[in-house]
Amino acid sequence: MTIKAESRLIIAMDVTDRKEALAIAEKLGGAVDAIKVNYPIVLSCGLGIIGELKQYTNVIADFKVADIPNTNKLICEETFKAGADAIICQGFTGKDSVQACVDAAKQYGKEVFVVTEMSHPGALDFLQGHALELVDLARAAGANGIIAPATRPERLAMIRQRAGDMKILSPGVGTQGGDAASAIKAGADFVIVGRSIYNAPDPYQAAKNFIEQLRR
Ligand code: 3DU
Repeated sequence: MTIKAESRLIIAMDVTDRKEALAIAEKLGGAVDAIKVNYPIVLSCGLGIIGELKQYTNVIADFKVADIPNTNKLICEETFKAGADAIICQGFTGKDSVQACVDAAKQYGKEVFVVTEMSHPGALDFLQGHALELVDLARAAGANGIIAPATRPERLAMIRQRAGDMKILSPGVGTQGGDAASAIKAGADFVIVGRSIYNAPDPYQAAKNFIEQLRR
């Protein structure tokens, strides 16, 4: 199953309390296209949290898989068996490692997104200089899409040009300084928002505000 762009909003569920995560998912799951889990929630709640969140919407496992092909394959298989609809891997490990993720995803009917340029300042140290090559690598490996920064809309636009019809998921909106509408205008299909939703006094209202911005 592929994750469709409807609200265009993906929640980064980086809370570490299971009850809090499930309460947010119950309230917001119907309004967002996916919930993204990362190590903080899986390390605190266990891999089973993926299946629990899946009752409410699609789940993307942001494990930034970055190992040799065989290990990548094993990580992807366990993640898909746990119910994730998609997994995020790093591209800097090279084509064979990304290919292992794509092959595993195809076997399970799931999706793979490859990190290109990250959204934080440290991405300028190494990743930015190779971002377009990482886009090419993702495409050559048959990945479904890529991750590109909402914090640098001009870079996002450049990456969109290179990415063709691959989906772009864009983190860095809100707390990191990126703007949701600008990211979509620059070519993102989805924006990923964490702290600006789950740390808001009213997460439901905060998510609604993002969805409203994205609709315009
Ligand atoms: O900054 P936020 O709280 O909105 O969270 C962003 C999420 O997206 C978080 O899980 C982080 O690990 C992930 N992410 C980035 O922020 C930037 C990237 O380039 C890739 C993933």
